[in-house]
Amino acid sequence: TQALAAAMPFNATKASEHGFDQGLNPPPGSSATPESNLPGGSTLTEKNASNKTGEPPPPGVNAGTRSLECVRSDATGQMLTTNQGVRIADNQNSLKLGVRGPALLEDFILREKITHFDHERIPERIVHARGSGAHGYFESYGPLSHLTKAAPFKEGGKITPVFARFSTVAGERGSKDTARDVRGFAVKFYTDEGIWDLVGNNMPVFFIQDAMKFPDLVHAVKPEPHHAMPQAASAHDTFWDFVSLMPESTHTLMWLMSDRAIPRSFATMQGFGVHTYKLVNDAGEVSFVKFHWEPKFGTHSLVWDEAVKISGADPDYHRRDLWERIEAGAFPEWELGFQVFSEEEGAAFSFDILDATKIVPEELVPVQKVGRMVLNRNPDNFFAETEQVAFCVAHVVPGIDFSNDPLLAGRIHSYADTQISRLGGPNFHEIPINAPLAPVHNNQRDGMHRQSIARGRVSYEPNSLGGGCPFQAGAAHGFVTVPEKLQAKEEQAKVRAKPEKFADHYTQATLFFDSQTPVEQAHIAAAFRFELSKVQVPAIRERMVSSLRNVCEPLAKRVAAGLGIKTLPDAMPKALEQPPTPEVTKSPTLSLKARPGDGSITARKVAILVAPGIVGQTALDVHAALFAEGAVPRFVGPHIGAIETADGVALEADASFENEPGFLFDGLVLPDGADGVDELASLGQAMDFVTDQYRHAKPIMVMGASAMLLDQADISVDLPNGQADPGIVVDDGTGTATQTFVKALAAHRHPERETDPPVL
Ligand code: HDD
Repeated sequence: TQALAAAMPFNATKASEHGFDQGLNPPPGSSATPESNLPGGSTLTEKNASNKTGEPPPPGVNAGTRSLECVRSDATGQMLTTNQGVRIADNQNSLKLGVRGPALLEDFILREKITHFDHERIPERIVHARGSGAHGYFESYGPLSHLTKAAPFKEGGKITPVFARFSTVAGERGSKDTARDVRGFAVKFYTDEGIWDLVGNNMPVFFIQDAMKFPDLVHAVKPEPHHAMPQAASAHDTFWDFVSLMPESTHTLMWLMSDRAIPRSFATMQGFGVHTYKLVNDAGEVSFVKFHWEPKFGTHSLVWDEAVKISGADPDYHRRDLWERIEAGAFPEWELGFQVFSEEEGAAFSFDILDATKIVPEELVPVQKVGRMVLNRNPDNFFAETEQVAFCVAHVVPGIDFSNDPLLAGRIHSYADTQISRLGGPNFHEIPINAPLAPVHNNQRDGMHRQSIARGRVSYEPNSLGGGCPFQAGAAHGFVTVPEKLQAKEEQAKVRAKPEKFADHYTQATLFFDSQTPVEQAHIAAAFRFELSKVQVPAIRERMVSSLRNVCEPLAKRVAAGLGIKTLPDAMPKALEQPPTPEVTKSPTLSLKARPGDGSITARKVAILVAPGIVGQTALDVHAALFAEGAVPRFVGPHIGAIETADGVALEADASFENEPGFLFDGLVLPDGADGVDELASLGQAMDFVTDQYRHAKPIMVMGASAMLLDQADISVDLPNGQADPGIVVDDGTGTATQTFVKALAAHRHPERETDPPVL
């Protein structure tokens, strides 16, 4: 840089204007220099994690939070001040003329406090308003230079800080977590070469093909405008009116009606970039890519009855789960996968790769794992970090580029635009959570809430007064849009139209349905039945059934029967009568069964029921064994606090039947001890606990005297077909029961027993 400085014709008395001379910088210690602005790049150490968790952080993570360091404030041991730093003597009383007299306009302390309070809310996100985020890092498995020059993939073991935010789409900021909805899956990579935002969902397809329809879709699904109902729900007339008139949404509707729409937790969801993107390597060679996030702990879902109950007992269910996993050190983790194909391969597929309503089946193009993301630090302040984080599809770095997907094109515009009203102006990139680690130098100036102090008189380019700085990086360093061959002349006309294969609205909807297990199919049918039964206009219900006839006749019949439609309406006319023959007609990887995860029970919540008179020691032993496996066992009793046990062992209930009901847990252990079990049997809440666990197909372990609780709840240890229910583990005293129960927990759910919803 010294040599560069010498060569530059800038004003010699102002060398520091360009940062080459440290002369005008404040002496060390006289003002805090944000560490992130120091030259020399990052050393990737994390300082604050230990303050929060008491644990030393793993080495090499979370450099992204360093730039937040200079704006973190901590009031420990500090006096109260105004925003101007003036110490406040009395924070209880406004200034009055005498103790009973009128308040005075002069009270600048009161006025500052109330004025700030009056403005402390910002508009919520137009969609995805309800969400939760966390910091972490992405680690690349190996150099991917043959595919992309993008900074995070430059070498094996390379760490890039990230901030991820998960969300529902339709509900408002304070709405419940367990709504049936798509989940947002947005990841901000603070790469060495600028911010890359991968703004995806937990479903790989979208409702519409063109951004032109996005406002219509959102208006249809949001609460109806006249009475502002229903909140965080698609089960109403305007949504189904719109989608039944938009057959391109059918494939995504199948996903939305599937178990994917009611995830067990953010940590157990897949994520998808949805669109086809481009990867570009140093030689300028281009490949097409679909991005996939695969959760380490498997893809798991709730059942509908459970989701409905949870939304009442704990509307923050997913937010709490993410927070607690991270605080406990059971860090959520995903592998990033690429499906890579060439332009020629893409052109030959039976579907159009620019159509966001289509997947590329994994059987056609396998997913290669390229790295992992670990979320290991909760935000310090929800508003400053999670609420103010601004994701933008247009944020890409050299090595990643856009395809011509028309939905993507609209998104490239929408995200930066929406932040201008949500975050109050064009400088939202300076809010610490949004600021890149890479240096920012350009001639953009001023605007609301500008933070940076640009030195010098030059804010234009070309210039000579500033030595030509900042200067263009050129193709070797800067972002270069991939040059694209012009289409054949007849295709070059300006048109408002779609390519032909976009018109195949049903083939992949059928592929998805046919690839599900019978239980998953039953859930889809039940979800359609429920949602459409909430629709008041019969014609809309019928239109939807007529569309489903194009997906799968038995499904249409099942839904129709559930809605009391005796005669099936005619199938909806298809836009494309003879779609190309699909490459695959079954894709087993689309079923949750194919996504069990690592087989561990990390972070699974298990209730061990307790009541006065149970055997304490065996309950403690199970607790210890489950804890050792990484689960979160909790003693749940008629009240919190000390529970008197039959063997005199000291035991404290962590939760009560009313503050943490059964459906909040992944598994249930019923204790030994006749008196305690009698007590449990006499309590309606305890019996509801048992019934819900069984009904929701969760594992149950039964010790000694508790067998009578199953009898009382009319629960059989056998399945209807006579085989033993693998989800019910009876402790036979041989010492193997806990391990069998751990396996049953790892399977997450035992749908073999499920009769809810009844099969029609
Ligand atoms: Fe979007 C937010 C994902 C289509 C316009 N979108 C938003 C978020 C996610 C997605 C995860 C929340 C980000 C966060 O946590 O802050 N959106 C998607 C996906 C889509 C999609 C996967 C289809 C493939 N979106 C889409 C279209 C448009 C938008 C077609 C407009 C043309 N989306 C927005 C937005 C939001 C947004 C209005 C609201 C808040 C925000 O951007 O920051 O600009």
